[in-house]
Amino acid sequence: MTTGNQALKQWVDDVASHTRPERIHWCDGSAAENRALVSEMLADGTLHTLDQKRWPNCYLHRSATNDVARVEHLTFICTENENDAGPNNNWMAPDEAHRLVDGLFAGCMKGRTLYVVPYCMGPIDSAYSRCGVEITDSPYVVANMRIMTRMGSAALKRIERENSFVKGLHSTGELDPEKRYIMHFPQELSIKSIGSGYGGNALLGKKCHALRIASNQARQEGWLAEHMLIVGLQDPTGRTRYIAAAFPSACGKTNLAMLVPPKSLAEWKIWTVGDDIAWLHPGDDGRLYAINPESGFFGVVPGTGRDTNCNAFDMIHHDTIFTNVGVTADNEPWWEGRDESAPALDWQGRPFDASNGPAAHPNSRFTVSARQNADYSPLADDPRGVPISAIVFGGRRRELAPLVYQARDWKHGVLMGASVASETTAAAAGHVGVVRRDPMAMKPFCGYNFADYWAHWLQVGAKLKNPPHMFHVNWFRRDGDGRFLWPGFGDNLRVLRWILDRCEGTGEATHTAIGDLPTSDALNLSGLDVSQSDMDALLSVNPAAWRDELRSVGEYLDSYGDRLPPELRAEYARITAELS
Ligand code: GTP
Ligand code: SPV
Ligand code: MN
Repeated sequence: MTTGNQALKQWVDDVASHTRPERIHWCDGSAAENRALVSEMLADGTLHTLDQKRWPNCYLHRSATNDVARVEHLTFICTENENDAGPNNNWMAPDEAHRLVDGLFAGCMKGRTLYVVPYCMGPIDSAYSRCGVEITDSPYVVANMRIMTRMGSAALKRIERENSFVKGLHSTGELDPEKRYIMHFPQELSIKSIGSGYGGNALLGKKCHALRIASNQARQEGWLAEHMLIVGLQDPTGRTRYIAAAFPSACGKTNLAMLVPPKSLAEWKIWTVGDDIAWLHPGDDGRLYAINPESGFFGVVPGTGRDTNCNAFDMIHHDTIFTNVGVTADNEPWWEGRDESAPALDWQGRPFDASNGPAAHPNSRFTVSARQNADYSPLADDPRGVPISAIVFGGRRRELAPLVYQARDWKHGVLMGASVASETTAAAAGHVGVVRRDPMAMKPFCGYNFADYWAHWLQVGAKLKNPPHMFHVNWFRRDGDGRFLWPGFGDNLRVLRWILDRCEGTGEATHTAIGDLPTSDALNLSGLDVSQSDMDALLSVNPAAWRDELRSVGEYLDSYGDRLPPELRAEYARITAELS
């Protein structure tokens, strides 16, 4: 297989003559191709087989021990003007970045296969979808891209028809952190990534294309590319409304997107549209419509249990690639939170020893087709997307942020999103548990200056006759002993229900300076074992602590200087005044 598209053919030829692969393979995305790839990976140790009786078509991949998460310090936005990347990004001049990585790519595929991976982000027949081609020398990346994107012949046809695609060049290189870079060239619609085989560093359709490059395209074209789940909530009358929610990495998107209702809300039904990325477009009716550009889930494994999320738990029992989990004596995958059996080997393949840390790496992941989710929305493939009633921002904060509060309008919502702070997680290399600003959960993913991004959000909102209502949630409040105050998971539906009520103008609320909170009896808490004092803590605003928080938000916004949209500054002034 090859292509009649001259630009694509030329690019593949150029890359091949620079990287010197032994062979070139054009991926068609077929089951036969995947079977052949899996056998090769089993033969060379890239994949390990798991008990095929109980875990059919499930495999384990162990990545290099120094290559287990995204690397934000090695991720760059390469624009001519440094200010266009903004203080939120690492920046390098395009010429310098090309020179640096091209040196590392020279001859890097010697003795290896170069795979050409055409893919489509979004339903193949949607006007909102965008295509890309990833060149990679990693068969593990190919197998993951086949699950996570619409990969293969149909995507290639669309690319040939449109004659436009994002170019993503990837090599695992030497897996040396000193020679690892994830470079983005928004003006050229291209990505170059070398030195990592892991997740967001290597599956270029995901964070690199669908967020960092796409956020630039979205800004030019009047839409939004966001780190958001999309979920449909069907109430007992049979009516389904859709919510999009932005939480930072490893802060609960996958779990909320496939939530299992608690017994007292058993007449509700949840439909997953997406668990990580949303592309949002203003529709002709003045509403905002969302598509999920992905077709699979690359989800956090630890914590996935029968009790917390039986939906996800069942979904990953067949046709799943596990990365960096432990293994039981019976050759089953094992992770903290699986609640049955015990680990024999840890994620590095060593005999399990609790003094070495957890058996599964905290950022161990499953890769699984979205179709394996029993609650996958029939509208997930709809080229028009789904209309969004509410946008929810959230963070992981042991203190301060209440369980839920509502913004009074879009402008306030944009400030609420811009002010999100969250404890860092194992999804990125570096310290875990440190609170940092993560506006709209996009700190690692916005491909341009946040000040311009907030201005763009304000512009999109101004165009919407029926904008989504906006909220902030926090499932992660703790007491002094580190115990979570809120049960989370399925019980989060109790909060979503109030959110939907508020979208209809019902649902009781108390006004505070930071936004509207549910009154103590507005949340359905039947069958829930949470003490009154915990509920009081979850639904209160401490003015002194919030004055400190707003001071810190103010300093953060000031770091964007004159580029900060005046409307955001005005909104900030309004809230600060009300709080003082
Ligand atoms: P990325 O894929 O990194 O973008 O993460 P995500 O936002 O999809 O996070 P995910 O749903 O995978 O959750 C991450 C971790 O948080 C897992 O260990 C979950 O078990 C845990 N978690 C999710 N929801 C809740 C919740 O409501 N309460 C508590 N306490 N933990 C949760
Ligand atoms: C995240 O870190 O937000 C993820 C995992 O969803 S990765 O694909 O590695 O970015
Ligand atoms: Mn994510």
